[in-house]
Amino acid sequence: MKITSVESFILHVPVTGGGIADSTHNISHWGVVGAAIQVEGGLTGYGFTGTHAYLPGDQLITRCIDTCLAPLLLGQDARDITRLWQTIARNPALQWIGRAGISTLAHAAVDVALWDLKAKDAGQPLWKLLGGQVREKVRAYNTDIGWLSIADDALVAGAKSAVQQGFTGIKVKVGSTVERDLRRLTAVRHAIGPDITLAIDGNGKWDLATCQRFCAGAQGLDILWFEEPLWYDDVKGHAQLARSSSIPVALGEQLYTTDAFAEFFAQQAIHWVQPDVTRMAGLTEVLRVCDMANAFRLPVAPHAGDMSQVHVHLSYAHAACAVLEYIPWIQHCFTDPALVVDGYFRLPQLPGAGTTPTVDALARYRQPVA
Ligand code: 0YR
Ligand code: MG
Repeated sequence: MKITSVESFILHVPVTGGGIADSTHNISHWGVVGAAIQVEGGLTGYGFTGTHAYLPGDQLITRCIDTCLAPLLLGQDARDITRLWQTIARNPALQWIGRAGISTLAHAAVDVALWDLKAKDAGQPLWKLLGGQVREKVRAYNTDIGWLSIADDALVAGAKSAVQQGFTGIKVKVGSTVERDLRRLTAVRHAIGPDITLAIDGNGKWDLATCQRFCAGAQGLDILWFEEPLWYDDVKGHAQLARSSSIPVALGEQLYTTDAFAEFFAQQAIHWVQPDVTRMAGLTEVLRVCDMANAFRLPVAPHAGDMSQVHVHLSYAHAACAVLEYIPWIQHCFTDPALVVDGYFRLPQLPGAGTTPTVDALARYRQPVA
């Protein structure tokens, strides 16, 4: 499986309702920034990272793929996934300019493309290649009803309608004011009843004192987890919050390395583990985090199911995975989309990682790589 070409691409796909906001971001499009890797014989693997569709930034990632990573891959055997991961992640020149950041996002796209190739070559969906189905169903929780930009009435209506559609879990964004967020969550909990799981996501906005005040007020709401309550890299802050509140702490969507997760594990600063193959250096690195979570007896809830596609395969095949996020913005862009039926992710069917874009998506959403 000799690699004959590596080509980058950028897609900008509109999000729900023309635009959404969480506590820290306000976006209209999702960026699918990726690589198509072809091998002798013509088989092509696809992988991508996710961005907020900031074109100059996206073009730094594609330039990294084309000029830094492609030369390390051309002529190599695509089946040597771990060796190639090491070649890129431990390349002396590359690691000097970024052990995290653009280089990792570019690496994510490439690593996933190699997994896609390996599964296609085997004629199997990735979950099969990862060792097979360890659970019958992967439960989805709906984040798309819970944006901070959604007005109170619409939030409650959306939560109810998600439950009617079969979702057994939802997530609501917080990080405006403690009073407003508690009011919204109380209304939502009342509307959905006690049996639906309710998680919240602060996207790193508040400081420790605000989080503690919020958690004291949220005691009766049966919150499944408080996600990214504090700044993403703040290990000791999350450890303090985890000790001082009974609401479990979730995080990981903004962590780039296994080392970063290891520090949160060691300091008991995390309860729910949320790695992302589009943020870390691909599935190769996320598998290490999932294994580590397993050893610490912590559940994994990978970030954004349909927005990585790969997380659906991972969640079917890895023992540590418990539940998976649903944000349907880009699912229509793939040939084997990560669909949710009656609140559960459909088992992927086609050979590969589910990352092959449709011809239509490539034509409709494509942006210039430079
Ligand atoms: C929008 N999911 C998240 C989106 C979402 C973010 O910035 O990227 O809210 O990915 O936190 O858990
Ligand atoms: Mg989040």
